Amino acid sequence: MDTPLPNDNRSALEALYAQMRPSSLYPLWEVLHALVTPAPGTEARAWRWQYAPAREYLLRAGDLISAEQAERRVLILENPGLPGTSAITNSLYAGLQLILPGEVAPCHRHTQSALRFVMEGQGAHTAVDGERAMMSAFDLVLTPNWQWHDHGNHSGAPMIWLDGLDIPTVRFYAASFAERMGGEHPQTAPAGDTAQRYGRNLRPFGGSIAARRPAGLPLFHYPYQEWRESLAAMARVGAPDPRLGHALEFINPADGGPVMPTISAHVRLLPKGFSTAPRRATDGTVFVVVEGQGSAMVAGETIPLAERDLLVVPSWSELVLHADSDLVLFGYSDRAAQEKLGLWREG
Ligand code: GTQ
Repeated sequence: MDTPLPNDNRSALEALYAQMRPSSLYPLWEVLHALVTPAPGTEARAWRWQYAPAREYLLRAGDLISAEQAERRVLILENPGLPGTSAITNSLYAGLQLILPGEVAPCHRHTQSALRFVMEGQGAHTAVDGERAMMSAFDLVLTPNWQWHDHGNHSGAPMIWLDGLDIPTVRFYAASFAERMGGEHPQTAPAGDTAQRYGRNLRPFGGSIAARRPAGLPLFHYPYQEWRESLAAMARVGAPDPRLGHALEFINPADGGPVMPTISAHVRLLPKGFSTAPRRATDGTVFVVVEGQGSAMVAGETIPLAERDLLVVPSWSELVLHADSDLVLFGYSDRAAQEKLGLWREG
């Protein structure tokens, strides 16, 4: 932008600033260009976490503290450019949560919206308002704003999943509320009930006693088997989108919009040998490598990608993805929120 005009009154201005400071008054003209930037700028950095070492630390924590004691036994994936914030992008949080066989993470609810994307394990559950979603690797499970949730593992193996929450967004609005029930929510429906009633282009007849889920956001389990099959079918038929590959968004069937008010989630498949055309968007995005190998070039830096790696791409950073073998990614971002606010752009 323009360089500031020369000003002969510099020392008088500085004296004025010093006098105003105790009154909490400051000159806009000294900071305007940093406040209203011509393009997005963020301290957040592109970063990749390899799964194996993170998993190792998490299992060690599992030897030292129980899920009950910890309330949530989670290692936070903090963006190295946003130290002390527990944020992975400016608006979003990510963590890896471990539930060992026989453990329960006690029931609570909060105004933060959360998604869980299963990294490993089979047969542990998240209960949402008292209905269990039995989880398998790469399932997506939602625990929307203010819905009760507890987690338990009655299987014989550890389960680890990625927690994606809008903690920094809710903090920004100073709108955090939380309540603790403890233990497990009393069962309100058998596992799979919501999928039958709300997940098949059906819903309980309006006003009937069968309408048990919140009307605006009924669905909370998106099994891997289903989304992977849709991606595969899509890849058999058409050409991949040049900038995205074969990409599908998870939707809220109640309104056809993103899965939650603040968070969008999607999956994509890049066929072996495919490179995406460069793309950038204002929604910083967290990716999980579900399958395959390849690389991400983020703002010119090349980052190798292997199965179960986690990657964050900051807002407005140019991203090029390359698939060495068929590459399947899960991603979540704050696009849902930005679109509502009229802010979202891609280029
Ligand atoms: O499971 O409710 O990783 O409240 C961070 C905060 C998980 C949860 C996190 C949470 C949760």
